[in-house]
Amino acid sequence: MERKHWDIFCAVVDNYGDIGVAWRLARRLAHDFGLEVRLWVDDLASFARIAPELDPALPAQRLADIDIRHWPADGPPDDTVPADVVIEAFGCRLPERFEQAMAAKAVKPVWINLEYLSAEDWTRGCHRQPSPHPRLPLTKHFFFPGFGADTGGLICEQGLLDVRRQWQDDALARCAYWQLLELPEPAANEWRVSLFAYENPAVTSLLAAWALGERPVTCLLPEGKALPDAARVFGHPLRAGMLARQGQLTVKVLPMTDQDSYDLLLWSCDLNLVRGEDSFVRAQWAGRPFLWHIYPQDDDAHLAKLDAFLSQYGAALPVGAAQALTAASHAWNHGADMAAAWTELAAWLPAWREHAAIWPEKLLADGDLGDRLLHFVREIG
Ligand code: TRH
Repeated sequence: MERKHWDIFCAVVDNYGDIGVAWRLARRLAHDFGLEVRLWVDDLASFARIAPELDPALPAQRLADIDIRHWPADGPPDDTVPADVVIEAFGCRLPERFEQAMAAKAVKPVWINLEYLSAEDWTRGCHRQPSPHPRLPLTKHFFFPGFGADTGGLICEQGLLDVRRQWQDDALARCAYWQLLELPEPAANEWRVSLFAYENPAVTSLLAAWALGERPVTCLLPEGKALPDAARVFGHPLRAGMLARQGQLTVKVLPMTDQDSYDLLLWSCDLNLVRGEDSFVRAQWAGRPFLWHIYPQDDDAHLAKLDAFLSQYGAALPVGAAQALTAASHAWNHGADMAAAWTELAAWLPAWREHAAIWPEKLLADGDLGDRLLHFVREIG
């Protein structure tokens, strides 16, 4: 059976990662596979921060060929017919009435819980596992994004890496891009970096180290949680549009843009500091070195996740580079002083950059998350 209609449900827990991933997935499924996608989101105001054309006041609208619906607290309207495939993003609970409507369909929807991304081994054992509904004739399946052939993979649009490479080879386009941001072309020995992080005292120490360093560093800083820590280096508050200078360091504060423009920023920088889940994946598609500020969890559960990723990512790096990357990532995520860790790591930049350029091809050798999801849906129903 051709399952052409898909529902995606997204509850925004905080920040932009939940909706960021759901929006990427919706666009991947609609644009590259020609599916009819209906995306249910409980918080349209957060969604509008990464998709500025969206009108948060509308209960239903069409954007980029996707049917976007506000998901109200009392659930979708009673006459809503569930699609052929229903995805709940990150374990958000579907409304009871909607589950009943799914169970009432002659051909039951394929029901998938798209989980958070983790490189930890246990996720491989849980990927694709069924979970029968306690009362209704429905089975939910767990789908775990990940980094190996035996995981759900990572979302990547058709041809994205080619478009990214063309951009990185196109000096004129980049020149126009810097002009748009009101910045000069980078100097020969300059590092251009982007910085998207949570509150983190390590931001202050890294920027301070760059200010005192030997090379000029220009840091593009999207407005948000890292601003107060960055501002400490300058002794005055920062806001979008501002340019601040200290020693070798220039910081340009950017307004938040849509996801495609954020991709351009990542593609244009020599180093990207990213966070959460979606920007972390997009930094990998940028093919450039990056440091990850992982989303902090209770009981430090995120630290095992961080190390699981670092051990996979670092396996093909020279041992010294992998050790320096691990040390810097630990310092970054513990809010520790970054000066020494950065100096160690910077010495490995050429090897790191080479590795970052080939890493995406490895990840996509068995298809992206969209390919694997479609394959799975066809397989089970
Ligand atoms: O915003 P995040 O920290 O999101 C999350 C959430 O906190 C979530 O609850 C948590 O579970 C998850 O992380 C792990 O980071 P993330 O995932 O990188 O999402 C940010 C999104 O914002 C991403 O889709 C990129 C987008 N973005 C823009 O579109 N424009 C911008 O200017 C910037 C800076 C980001």
